[in-house]
Amino acid sequence: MSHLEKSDPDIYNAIKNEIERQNFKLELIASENFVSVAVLEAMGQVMTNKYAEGYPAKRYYGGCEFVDVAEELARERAKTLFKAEHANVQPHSGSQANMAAYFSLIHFGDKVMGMDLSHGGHLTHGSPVNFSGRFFDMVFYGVTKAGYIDMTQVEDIARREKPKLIITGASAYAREIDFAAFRQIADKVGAKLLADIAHPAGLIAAGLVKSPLPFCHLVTTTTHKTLRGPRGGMVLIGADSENDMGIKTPKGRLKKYSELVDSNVFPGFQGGPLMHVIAAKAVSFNEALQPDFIVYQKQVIRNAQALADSLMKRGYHVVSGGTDTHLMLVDLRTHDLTGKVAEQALENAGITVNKNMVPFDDQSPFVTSGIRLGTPALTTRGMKEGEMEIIATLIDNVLRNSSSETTQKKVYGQVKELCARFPLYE
Ligand code: DSN
Repeated sequence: MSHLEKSDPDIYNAIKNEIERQNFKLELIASENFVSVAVLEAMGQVMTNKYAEGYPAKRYYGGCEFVDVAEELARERAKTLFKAEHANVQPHSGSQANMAAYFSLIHFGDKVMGMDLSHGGHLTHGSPVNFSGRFFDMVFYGVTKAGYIDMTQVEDIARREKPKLIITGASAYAREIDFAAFRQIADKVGAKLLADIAHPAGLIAAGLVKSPLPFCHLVTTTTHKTLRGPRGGMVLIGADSENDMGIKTPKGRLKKYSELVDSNVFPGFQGGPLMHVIAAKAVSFNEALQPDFIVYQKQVIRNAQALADSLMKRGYHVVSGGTDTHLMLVDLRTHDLTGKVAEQALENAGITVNKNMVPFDDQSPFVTSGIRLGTPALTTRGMKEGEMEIIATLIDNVLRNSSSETTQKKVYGQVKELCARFPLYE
């Protein structure tokens, strides 16, 4: 970064400090990961200079022959990875992928059913502070006391409310989702079904968690969580959905789902695509197509299960009693702690997590009663079950002494030693 160091020392130093932070803290935020240097290189390259509104071979600007190569490769690799019939790789984020997807299936003001945010859902699945909650008439389902999605409730609410769209997918749910059961319910009430797989996308690509593509009209995802690509979004369409008759436009023409999605992403909601990010998406999808990606994802799940087991052995309440995926939700009410206090105490000790609402929470979203932990980032560093056991001990030590600065300092020392054994960006 020699040019940056000279031209903008403030930003140079902020980036250097961020590299140091990522290297010497334990990253347990379930939605984060560490991309490869190849992905970083593609993102930091000259494709950022190019305007390319439109799609490959159908652009509104000249000079797109090389960015077309990048986008075509990203689309084809995404299709292979997820066994999809169509992929739109232009959404700048998961939120924009969802926005484009919703408006491909329903209209402003329609009734939509999503998972309650406090039960593990996502802001863009209908929260009143998000476009989704403001543009649509939302109803919500949640989990049972045991922490599993309550399919009886899903069916009851769907029959009663007759939503036009059902959203499945979550940001703090540790169990596999039964997409086939959701589709049966959607068909019974005449609703479209959308899965947001932002969290488990990498596990699905590796074939370790069932794919929603055969069951959903549209599937959205981010590319930077378990999938380990650059920050961004994507919309995927399975063969059954794409070969279906499509949807009638207000002018009465039947449009295929791919046409609807593509025109909603651009020009519907976005302008020029981020071609440097799309190039980096292509690089990460190619990485995900290699056999060692499956080995990585298997370890992500093993590590999450080892961490959940170690915490439960130490008396912590892990919602639903474990995990099938890369994340877990720890309900701290048994330890008389809030998520807010726990997040800060752990951060002081070099362990980065996020506070999170737990099902049937009595605290506000700013305080919460839980923390969410995930293993994708630590697994990328090469950590395994043995390290998860050590990390559970460190977390337990900090949470049992949450106001002790001495404990936090001591644990931070141990965290740095552990991180040094698993170097990241050198
Ligand atoms: N904010 C992301 C997460 O942490 O799950 C989802 O968008």
